[in-house]
Amino acid sequence: MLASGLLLVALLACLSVMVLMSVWRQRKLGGKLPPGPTPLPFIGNYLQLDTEQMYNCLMKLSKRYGPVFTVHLGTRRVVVLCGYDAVKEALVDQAEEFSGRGENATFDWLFKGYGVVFSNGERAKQLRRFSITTLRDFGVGKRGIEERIQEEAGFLIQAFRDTGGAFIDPTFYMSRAVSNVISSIVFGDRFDYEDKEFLSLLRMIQGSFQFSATSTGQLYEMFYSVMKHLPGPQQQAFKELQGLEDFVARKVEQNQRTLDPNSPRDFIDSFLIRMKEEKNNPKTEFFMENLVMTTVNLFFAGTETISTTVRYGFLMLMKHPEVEAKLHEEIDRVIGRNRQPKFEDRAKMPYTEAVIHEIQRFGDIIPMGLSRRVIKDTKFRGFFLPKGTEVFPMLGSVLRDTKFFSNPEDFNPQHFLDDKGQFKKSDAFVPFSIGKRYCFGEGLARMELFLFLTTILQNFCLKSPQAPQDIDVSPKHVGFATIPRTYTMSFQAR
Ligand code: D3G
Repeated sequence: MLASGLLLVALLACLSVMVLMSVWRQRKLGGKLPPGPTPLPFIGNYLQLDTEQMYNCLMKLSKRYGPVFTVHLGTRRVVVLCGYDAVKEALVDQAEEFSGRGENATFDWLFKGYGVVFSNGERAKQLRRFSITTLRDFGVGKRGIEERIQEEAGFLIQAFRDTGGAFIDPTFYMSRAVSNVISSIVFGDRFDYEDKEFLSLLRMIQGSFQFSATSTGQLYEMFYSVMKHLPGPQQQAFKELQGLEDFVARKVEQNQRTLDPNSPRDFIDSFLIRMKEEKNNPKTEFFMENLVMTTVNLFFAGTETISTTVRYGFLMLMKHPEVEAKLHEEIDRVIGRNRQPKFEDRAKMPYTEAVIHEIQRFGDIIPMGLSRRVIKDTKFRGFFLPKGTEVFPMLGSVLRDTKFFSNPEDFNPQHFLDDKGQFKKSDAFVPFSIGKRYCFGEGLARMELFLFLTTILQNFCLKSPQAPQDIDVSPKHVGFATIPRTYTMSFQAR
């Protein structure tokens, strides 16, 4: 009895000392967490949030609490950054502190901290460095990948021609073409457009990406520890993510059986070779889980973000026929009809460049960014963020920052043009995020967006079954991703 009493006192004393020490450490570092609504146990700020419109709810909270505030998504404590200044001061001016990766409950279900996108620390560093180098080895940023994209654009044009001007949903036309570019790099070859397995992989990517944008997807971000065990749409998303892993794992086995260590055919081969080189290094990050998950990352991110952007782009151009007309004019004048567009042409095409930027700005495909995490105790704007705190850089709030864009809610290429019609850069153009974890596929994405869009418009006029004023360009879902509404259109040969 006495012993247990003593134990209790000792425990309480220990606990008090720990609490005091953490308070003292916070004091010493100065300040406290950014302000925010008071959370309830377990549900956090669930009552203040509408999972159908997380982005809008968080922006509304920022009106009350300021551009830097704290919110609780269930038990997750998240610091939200709104507007250019806050996002840039954190991700660029304090790049090292804000270089960690936060959670994405849906994708973490599969990745579990492996792979380049959703990892942290030395793992993220090693895999990022390897991925960038290996993409370059397979032609990214060079003529090699440009030729591959041009060839794929040719196949896509043919597929559109074959529709004979019928009204079609462009979703899987675009995703097949875009995906074939990254597939050539990671799997060493493109897929045939008729390949049933390819289409099923693209459905898995699209399905899980869309889930992350839905109300259930955002609810899952708060209550995943319970919801992962319950029936619901999340189980379908898991199946889709699992399907992607299974496919990549089979690809890896095939590569292993036929590997020539002296001549890597694709990203998977290069990784396998690196695994062999490092097999005696006990601290190596080059092992099977990281190979499979990094490959899924590249395949997924290299497919869905670009094809969703182009799909949104078509809709914007049909809504604004005068913009499409000016694109046609610039393409005809600079490139003509008799040769394929090349990336160099971009320098002479300020209007096209401005339209592509405006499509990405307006499309706002990843509105809350991929969540970050501070990797050490961090002082930021007089606040204190303890090591490990999650951070949402609200990219959408930067893309629509009124300090940079006159009418941010409008689609208007003038946002990226000066009064002489020359292309005008904007520091608030951050669809690829900024800082240490910015998208390293940016170069590839920009090349694809330019070459696919110009090649399509060189060959076709876009036609909607609706009048421009009736086209609804508001998104179908906004969550982790922004998803445009489903629509049909016709590609009319010029
Ligand atoms: C999703 C799932 C697996 N790997 C990457 C992603 C993803 C979605 C958007 C981005 O990555 C940002 N490039």
